[in-house]
Formats: sequence, structure tokens, C-alpha cells
Amino acid sequence: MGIVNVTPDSFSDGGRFHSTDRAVTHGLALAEAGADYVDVGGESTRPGAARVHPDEEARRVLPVVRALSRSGVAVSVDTTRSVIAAAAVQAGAVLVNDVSGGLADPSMTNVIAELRVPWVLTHWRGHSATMERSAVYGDVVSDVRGELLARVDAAVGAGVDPDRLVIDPGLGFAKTPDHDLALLRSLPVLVGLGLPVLLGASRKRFLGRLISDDPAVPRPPQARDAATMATSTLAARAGVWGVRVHDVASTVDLLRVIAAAT
Ligand code: PMM
Repeated sequence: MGIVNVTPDSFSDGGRFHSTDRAVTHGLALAEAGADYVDVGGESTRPGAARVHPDEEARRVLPVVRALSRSGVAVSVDTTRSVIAAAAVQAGAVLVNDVSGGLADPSMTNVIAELRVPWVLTHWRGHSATMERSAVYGDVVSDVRGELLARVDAAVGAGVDPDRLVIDPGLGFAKTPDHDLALLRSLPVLVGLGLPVLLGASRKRFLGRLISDDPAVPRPPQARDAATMATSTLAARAGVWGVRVHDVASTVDLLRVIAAAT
């Protein structure tokens, strides 16, 4: 899954694709490079980020979803709002990627049940402005596993087809770098739940700290792709369904080698 952030403030590529044309060009390039899905989002989830008005989110996302879908690209919409999810599916999106796992918008579950599209449920404990305060766990792996299962139960109970669900541990969402690493180590636990797993580690802060000689000065996002490739290798070995990444071309090469050699 290739990432197109149509936002002025996303942490790794913020601002670069903040126009419809540039976002569409970038999305087409990701698809050409081998992305099975191109994930289009209009609201930054960077820690501390403020929320975007729904009208602004629609203005950013929908023209990009429409243009990419018309070009034959399988588009995923990265949103926590049911109105945006519904409008994006209307505009051609084939998957809803909801980083709140259905918690941010009480209407999302019913809307997804009606839309009948695959739905990524990500582990989440609150919006970006406050999520760092919620990074408190007994055992992060079993807590995340249990909270994801609760979201799956809620979705299925509301009529969402379980075959359309994907789960995601939500690296960086109400997690410290140690939590992110513990989850990365335990991917087989999530894969063992029997649902497809998506991993979003690309260029994230915990990698920037891990590969820096000085943890107080993390490596900048654009210098984290080799570290991201290591996470994609672990993900592939653990049997995850997909990785959400910025550098699609290198990731496709990596996954081809792993598929051929395992
Ligand atoms: N991370 C971000 C945005 N969307 N979606 C899923 N399913 N999983 C993630 O981990 C995830 C996501 C934040 O990263 P970005 O600013 O690079 O898009």
C-alpha cells in the first residue's frame, strides 16, 4: 500500500503533495511502482496535529480519489470520518483505512456495513492532539490484541462482514517507541488471530530514534527508508497481509526477493 498524504503538515512528506495534481501524479507513480493500493489521506495523524474540518478533508481527498480511481488505481481512503468514507467510496475508493478502528466516528461501523468494502481497523486510543497521554499499557501486545478484537466484535455485531476486516497494530498511535518495537517483535501474535494484518511503520518516529546515534536527535523521515525496509522484512516473514509505505518501488523489490526465497 503506497501512501499519498494530501496534507500540508504530515510528518514525513507533508506539503509536498498538497495539491490535487501533484497528489494524483504521485499516486499514479506509486501504482506504477507496484502498489496494490494507493492510500489517500487528507488529515495528518502526526502526534499533536490539530483536526481538519470535514469540508477541507473532502476538498483535499475526493478529487484525488476520483482521478486515481478513474485511472484504474485501487484507492484506499485514509479517514476516520464516515461521511468522507462514504463520499470516497462513491468517488471510486475500494477500501476504507480508518486509523481509529471505528472509534472516532460512531456512524462509521454502520456506514461500512452498508458500503460493503474492506475496512482496516487500526489500534487507536484517541486523536493526535492527546494520544501520547494514552500510551499506558499493562502488556502492550496483549492489550492491543484485546482492544483490536473488541473492535472486530463491534464491527461484526453491527453487520460488517468479517471477511472484509483487516487489523493494524497502529504503530505510533498512543505508543512509545518501546511499545512500537514490542508490537513489531510480536507480529505473529496478531497474525495468529486469523485476520489479515496491515503494518504502518514507514518512516515513523521510533525508527528515526532507533537508527540515530543520538536518540535526542532522530534521523529525519526521508532518511528512514532502509529502517522501514527492515520492518517490511519482519512483516513479510510474520505473514502480514500488507505494509503501508512511502517507498513502494524498493518495497516491491524486497517482497519479491522474500517471496522467491522463502
Ligand atoms: N499511520 C499513519 C496514517 N495512516 N493507516 C494505517 N492503517 N496504519 C498506520 O500505521 C497509519 C495509517 C501515519 O503515518 P503517515 O503520516 O506517514 O501517513
